[in-house]
Amino acid sequence: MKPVVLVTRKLPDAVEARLRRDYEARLNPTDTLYSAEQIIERAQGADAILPCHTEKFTAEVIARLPKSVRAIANFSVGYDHVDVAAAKARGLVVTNTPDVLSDATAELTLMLMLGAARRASEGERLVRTRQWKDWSPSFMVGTQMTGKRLGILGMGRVGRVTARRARGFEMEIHYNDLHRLPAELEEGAIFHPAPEDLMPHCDFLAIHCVASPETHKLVNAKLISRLPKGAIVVNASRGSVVDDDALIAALKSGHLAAAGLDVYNDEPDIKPGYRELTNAFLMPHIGSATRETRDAMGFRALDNLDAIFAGRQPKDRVA
Ligand code: 8YV
Repeated sequence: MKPVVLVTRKLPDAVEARLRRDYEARLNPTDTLYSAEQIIERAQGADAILPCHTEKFTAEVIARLPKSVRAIANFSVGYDHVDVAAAKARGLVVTNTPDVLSDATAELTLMLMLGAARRASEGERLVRTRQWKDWSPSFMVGTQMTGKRLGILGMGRVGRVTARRARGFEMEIHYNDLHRLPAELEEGAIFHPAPEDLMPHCDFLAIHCVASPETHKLVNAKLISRLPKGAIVVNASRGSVVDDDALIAALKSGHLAAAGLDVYNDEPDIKPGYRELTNAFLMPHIGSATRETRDAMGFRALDNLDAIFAGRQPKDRVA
């Protein structure tokens, strides 16, 4: 008997083909966003669930999952949508998909930096709406990235790839993390022991830390005030790390030149203030959205499930 796996969203074809081959897969061909009630109902008799970050596994939802469910194999590196303590208490195995999305997310981060610095939203809108009438030396002047200082808040897998790509722009890399990294991972980046210490060294700030109670609204008015005037902030991690009101205020006042954002609090119902800012370059949470990476994420989630059902330790166990 093949294990039964509830898959909450429509996954890439190759991933679904492997799911069908190895599991009794309950797929979601219409890609309907399930409510908690629907997940609980559809999980009846399932051995595992393969969700995305769009499904929230709160302590209450976990308590109501059918007893048959042994594992939650996430199709995501972030797992802040799962109450890990509740999962552990209930004996559920939880896995994520690290590494395979670092390149795609770092690429998107560079795009956010360039898009914010070179006013990509404004420029695109001008061309599309036929408002581009003229050229002058002062037209659409932005900030240059080459040779500037990049501060990375959270020097994990994605942060380190971003640093490597940014070195192609001759950027000087500064970072903060809980601990200083060994030299081979630091690759010459300059460590700052606290986020406050990092800020004055950032012409660009790239947020790459995980969402946790410790990082909730870490980038607040006080921290932003320590950035040099004209700095650019980009975020491809989680919206919860940023205090939206503080960021919007700094973008309005001109303390920050621009921001590039891929993630937000309360996606997709983001703070309306962002939409009105011409100096915000806004993307809809597409950090890992490349064909290559989405396949790799699915296969990685399946590798984890295969290990669980073969009685082995899954590579990416987080609970
Ligand atoms: C995914 C992400 O698109 O992996 C993550 O943590 O934020 C994104 O890359 C999403 O989470 C898929 O579930």
